[in-house]
Amino acid sequence: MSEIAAGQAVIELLRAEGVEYVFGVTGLTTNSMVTQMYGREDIKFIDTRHEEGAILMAYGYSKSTGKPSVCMTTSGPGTINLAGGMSLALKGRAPVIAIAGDTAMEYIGRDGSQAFDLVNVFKPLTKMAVQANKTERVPDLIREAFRVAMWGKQGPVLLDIPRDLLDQETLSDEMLSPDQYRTVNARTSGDLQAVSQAANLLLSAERPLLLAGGGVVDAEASAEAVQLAEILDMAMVPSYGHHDAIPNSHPNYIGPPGGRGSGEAHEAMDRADVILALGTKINQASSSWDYSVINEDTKIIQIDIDPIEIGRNYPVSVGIVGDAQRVAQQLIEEVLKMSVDGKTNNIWKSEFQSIAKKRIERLGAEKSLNANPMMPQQVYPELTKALPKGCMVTIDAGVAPGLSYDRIFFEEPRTMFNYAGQGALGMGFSVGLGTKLGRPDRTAVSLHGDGGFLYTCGELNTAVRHNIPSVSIVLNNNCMGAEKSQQKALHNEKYVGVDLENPRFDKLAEVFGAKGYYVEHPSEIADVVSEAVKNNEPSVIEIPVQEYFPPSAPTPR
Ligand SMILES: Cc1ncc(C[n+]2csc(CCOP(=O)(O)OP(=O)(O)O)c2C)c(N)n1
Ligand SMILES: [Mg+2]
Repeated sequence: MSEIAAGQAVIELLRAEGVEYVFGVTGLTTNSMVTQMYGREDIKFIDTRHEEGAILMAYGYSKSTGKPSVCMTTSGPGTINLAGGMSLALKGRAPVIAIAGDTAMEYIGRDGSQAFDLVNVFKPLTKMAVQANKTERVPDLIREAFRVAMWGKQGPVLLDIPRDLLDQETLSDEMLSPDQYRTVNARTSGDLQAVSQAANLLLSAERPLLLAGGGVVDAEASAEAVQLAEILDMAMVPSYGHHDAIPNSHPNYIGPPGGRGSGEAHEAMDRADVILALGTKINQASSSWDYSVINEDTKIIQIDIDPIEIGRNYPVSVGIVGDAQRVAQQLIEEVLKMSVDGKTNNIWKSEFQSIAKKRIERLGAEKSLNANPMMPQQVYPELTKALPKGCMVTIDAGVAPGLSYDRIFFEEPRTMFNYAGQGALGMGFSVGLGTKLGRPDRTAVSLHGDGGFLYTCGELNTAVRHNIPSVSIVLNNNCMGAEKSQQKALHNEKYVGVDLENPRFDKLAEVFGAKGYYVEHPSEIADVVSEAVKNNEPSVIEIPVQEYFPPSAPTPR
């Protein structure tokens, strides 16, 4: 490449990675990069109304596509505003690359205007945070940012570029393609001896259970996971928050674990004599990291891409480091080599299917609820009628949206998005927009409480300006329900900071130029959601619901 403006070189380096959107808010320090997207169709700047909206959209984009995403923000506070979303990208293993314009080198280290030590602010929230110190190093550092973000367990990276490295500077670069500087589609195989031990253990099991984690989604291993479950008559449970790892309508599927999940999944996990934990660290919410859900006698085979996770929270009988798809394939081959027909476990199969049936009956009984305002559980059977195939659902924190964990059925990977163990209320709206940008061919729905929706709903403006048609549903119980339930149960109903007064959310949407709907009766929900999906415009549906604080799903012990 001949010498071009350094800011343009940054944009071309992003294009080499296939980046189609850059999310951010402009600033003095990034203008030499941002303006290079002027008039371009192949790469667009999605200017948000707050940097948090930018990184949450980037997160949604990465999680819905499996591709890296990019934010571009200005020095000091502009980039510090990314911190919340960055922590989500770290916990949720999303390859989000933040390019931060910084003050010029000569103002760094002497309390310059808008100057902060961004590298150290972001070190604990990223896989790598680094500052460029020379114009010529910028191309290599951009490649390093993608390499680190995409390698192994994926995660966010911060690249800080002091503005004087780019302003009025030029660069030439050989413009490598990603496969020349990082592994593309790396599939790490498991150790053969460990695979063989695992296959033996699975074949000797009487009550095997597959616990399918986020690694199954990331490695696109759902088909292999299901095949393994079928040839071994394994019960299937997703790890908490990764319900889209396996098809929820499959006859071996039990339900999701966790406090907001199903007691039936816990019962099956307790009964299992061998758990195949595929692509999962066995997150805290799935099992509490004690023996209340997983039986102390249960043998665990754990497969994860990240060696640090093996045996971290439970002793394992076999630990395998590797890609979930690749190791699942190895296991299938090995099992079938040892036993041509796999293993039939008829007694267990009928036991776990009757456990699964109890869940369906329990949820079915909710259909007789009839309250005004409606109970939040009444929303879900109606909502699910209207969700098109392959619909992406982003679930915000909060008790009413959280009821969806046990009540929405996911059939395809990359259709469920949540706060991923990071736990931030308010992530849902912007993440939902990002999923829609990532997969415009699919419907994107986000579920919120009234508390969570107001966090980043200023991005309704971004949705309208950039025509991002997501459907947001606000379950309004006029309170911070999840916390009110705690104050009720544990603090003698001394309610502080939990009762809310809200605007009408449908009207708020209309003020922004989006579509607003207000639904008071369950029988209207499916039609209104279908209409909103069909209209293909940013829309907000407010549903007033009762305060309802469900108990945690029961555990066997
Ligand atoms: C960033 C952040 N702040 C605070 C909390 C604590 N918190 C969790 S849920 C919740 C209330 C949610 O209220 P709402 O969105 O209305 O949903 P509801 O529980 O009422 O259904 C709060 C304050 C959090 N998880 N994250
Ligand atoms: Mg609420």
